[in-house]
Amino acid sequence: MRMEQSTLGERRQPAVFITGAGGEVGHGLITALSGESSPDIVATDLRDLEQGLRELCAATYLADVCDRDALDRLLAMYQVKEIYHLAAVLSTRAELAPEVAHQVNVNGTVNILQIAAEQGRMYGEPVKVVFPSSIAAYGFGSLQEKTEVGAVTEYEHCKPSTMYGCNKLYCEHLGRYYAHSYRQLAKDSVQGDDKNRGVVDFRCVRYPGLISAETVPTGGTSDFVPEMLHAAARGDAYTCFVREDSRIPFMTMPEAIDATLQLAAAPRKELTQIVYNIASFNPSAGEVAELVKQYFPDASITFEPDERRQAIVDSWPEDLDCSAAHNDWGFTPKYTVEQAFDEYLVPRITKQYESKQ
Ligand code: AKB
Repeated sequence: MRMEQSTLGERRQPAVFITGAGGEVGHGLITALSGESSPDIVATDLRDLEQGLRELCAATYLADVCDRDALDRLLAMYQVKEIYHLAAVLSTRAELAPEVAHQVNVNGTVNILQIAAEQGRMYGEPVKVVFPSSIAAYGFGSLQEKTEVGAVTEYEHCKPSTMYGCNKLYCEHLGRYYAHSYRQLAKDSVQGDDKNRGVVDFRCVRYPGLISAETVPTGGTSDFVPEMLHAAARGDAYTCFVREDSRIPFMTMPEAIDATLQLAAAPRKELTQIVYNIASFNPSAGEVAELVKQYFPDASITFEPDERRQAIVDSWPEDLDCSAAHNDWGFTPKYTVEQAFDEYLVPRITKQYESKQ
């Protein structure tokens, strides 16, 4: 492995650092990154990564993003070039333990931003921090308002009603501060043009609901679509916790990974924003159920809304305006929802469950 020289003459191994690497996004990201000529992957999570992912990484560690000392010790061996900070407590789970969610989602992110700032100062170039935010950063006061507004840009209706959404929105602003204004009154603050005075190259995508053929989500409120599809593929009955008319934006996991890497690779001077919406389609839960039954005719799908989880979904937008991502770094959805089922989801999910029988 190549070694890099720090300004202190110390030689460290260049690395791409991934937190929360064992989750759904981490699974897809490690697979995609390992096929590229990027620096070696250093992956952390609270639990061991599955063997197949570990083999794609230069090193894997058990680490808590809230434990700053542990992260410092771990990263002392590396020159971190990029950080994909995926560790998070998602919306449903966060409502069961909001203070724990705040610790992980906010204090963990502060730790990562500070480490990135220190590494950037040590090596004389800002570390790229790629941060997944969420449609949970939005909040509508009523279903009528949500329906009337339709597609939203990044800066409209950002009044989240969940701890997770509050956390993600705050961390977007924190990232902007570290990217543009960090310690702006200090005598030794980084000198740079007004836009890039900061110490971190922070970039953020707002993920919609994500649907993977390889993994099933846990702890999210958008999970009803992947849960419905995976249950049908397993031959299990599924009771959906939202109404049939519930509508929020989604995309497939491969599209989300590709878009994330596309943003990471974009020249910083091309980026006019810190936060970007991405999404591919926005079917209702009932429309998804009809699609599922086209491919799994024996699927048993019923709807029994959980009014509190329903209220969260009703507070999220029904569609996203992704024009900034398209204009700045060329984001374009790959699938319609029908194509996603036909070309990716059903073939891969069927193969996966057939191999387990
Ligand atoms: C969740 O449901 O909490 C996540 C999200 C929409 O960010 N999948």
